[in-house]
Amino acid sequence: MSLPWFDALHQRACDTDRPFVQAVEEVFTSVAGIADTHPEWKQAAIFERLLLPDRVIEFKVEWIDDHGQVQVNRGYRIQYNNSLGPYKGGLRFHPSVNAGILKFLAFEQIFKNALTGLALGGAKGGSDFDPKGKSDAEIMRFCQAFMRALYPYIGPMIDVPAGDIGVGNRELGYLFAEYKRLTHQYSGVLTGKPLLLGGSILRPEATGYGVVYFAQHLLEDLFAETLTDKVCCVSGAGYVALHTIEKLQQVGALVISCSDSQGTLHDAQGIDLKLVKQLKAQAQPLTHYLHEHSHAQFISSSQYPADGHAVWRLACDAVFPCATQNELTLADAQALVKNGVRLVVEAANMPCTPEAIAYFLRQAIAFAPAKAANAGGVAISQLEMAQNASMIRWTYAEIDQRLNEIMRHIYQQIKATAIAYHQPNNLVAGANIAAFKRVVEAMLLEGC
Ligand code: NDP
Ligand code: 2IT
Repeated sequence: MSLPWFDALHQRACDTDRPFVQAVEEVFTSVAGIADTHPEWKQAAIFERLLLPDRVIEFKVEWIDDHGQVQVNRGYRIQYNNSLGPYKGGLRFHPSVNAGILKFLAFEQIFKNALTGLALGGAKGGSDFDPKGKSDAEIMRFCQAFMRALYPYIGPMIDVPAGDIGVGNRELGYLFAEYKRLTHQYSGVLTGKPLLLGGSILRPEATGYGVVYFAQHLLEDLFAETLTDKVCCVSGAGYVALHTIEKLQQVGALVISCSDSQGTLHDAQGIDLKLVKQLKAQAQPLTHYLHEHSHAQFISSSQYPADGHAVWRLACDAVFPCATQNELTLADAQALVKNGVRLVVEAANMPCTPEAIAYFLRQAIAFAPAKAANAGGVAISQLEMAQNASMIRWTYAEIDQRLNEIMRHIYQQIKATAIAYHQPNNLVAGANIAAFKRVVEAMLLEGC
């Protein structure tokens, strides 16, 4: 791309900024072709302004482990853009977290949130804290210390964090309670909270269920087909993966895989979800699955092909990457296409490399980009904010129906945009253009 700031972005980028550059490049490449028809974007320096977050908050988290030893971690909150609503986005606790990873996630979140049609800005935060192997008391003390550093910067109408990798119901309960102690406010300052602390029905399931609803709308529209009897591969074994599998099984698909950082579980007869949930809840390894299902296979990550992941080398109709960024490479994409895949639905954030996406699009594989397909989680977060603000609780049926409608709306919106901009089969372009235009329209209304 020949826009002047683009080279500068590449030159400035250090290694930790690579995922951020990748995310920016995808969005800006999609809209570069229409920039000439919008001279007001240049006048308002839209691209340059979107290259920088509104603010990056970095803080120290000091906490005491079970041996009385003081531990120190880095904490962050990146408030990227609040033109469409309060800053909104999850918190990730994982040793790989740094400002570059969170900047990419916050940037993606702006556009994902825009696609929901709800009043949500974009943010992300987290810490390099590793929850693995920590006791419940250690997790609690870490969450309390994290919130002590973060609380001055957030609020129900300012910035509303939620979960992401390593942050679920339990962590959000501890974070919420500490915010309440510090501020004396019982408010909707976080979403994904436990139900009894003001959480919404269906929030834990929302991302995974939304992913499947999105896939259903796409399949029905493009091929007049359903997911029933489709053979599906899923990666990951966390919140998003397990609820994606759950909904896929409910609609009659055959899910033959899941995975974690240790390896891939392959069960050609269909993943026993109850057992996987049980193993994960008890922090048992996925290899224990074979104790009950000896016909299944576990491929350790040390045996993965050098250019990709074992989970993407299985023959299937559809894949749902649900673990982490860049987990599906070009070689994986080539293997999937060779094995007959027809549908790729991104459930994690930015799980496919740019080369893999380009290959899928060239091969005319139906490809659902993350910022559209996984927006169900943040959409139900917004419904949690609305329920907290009004002190009213909606039923399972009401929320499930809204989730399905939001996913249908997102699909129709990005499909219509792809067609309007003469790339009818490119939902990546459709999502990026539709989201970008909405965010920029709000920025222009705000002036500078
Ligand atoms: P969880 O922490 O619940 O699960 C993450 C899963 O991915 C685990 O199985 C984990 O394995 C695996 N994983 C994480 N990092 C790696 C890695 N570097 N290599 C291999 N496997 C890895 O997180 P979520 O399910 O919440 O999030 C999964 C993805 O979905 C992320 O990309 C997240 O940003 C995205 N997402 C999450 C939403 C939410 O509301 N939670 C909403 C929208 C998107 P192990 O346990 O062994 O580390
Ligand atoms: O990536 C995401 O959309 C999330 N982690 C959820 C964000 C939210 O605020 O619910």
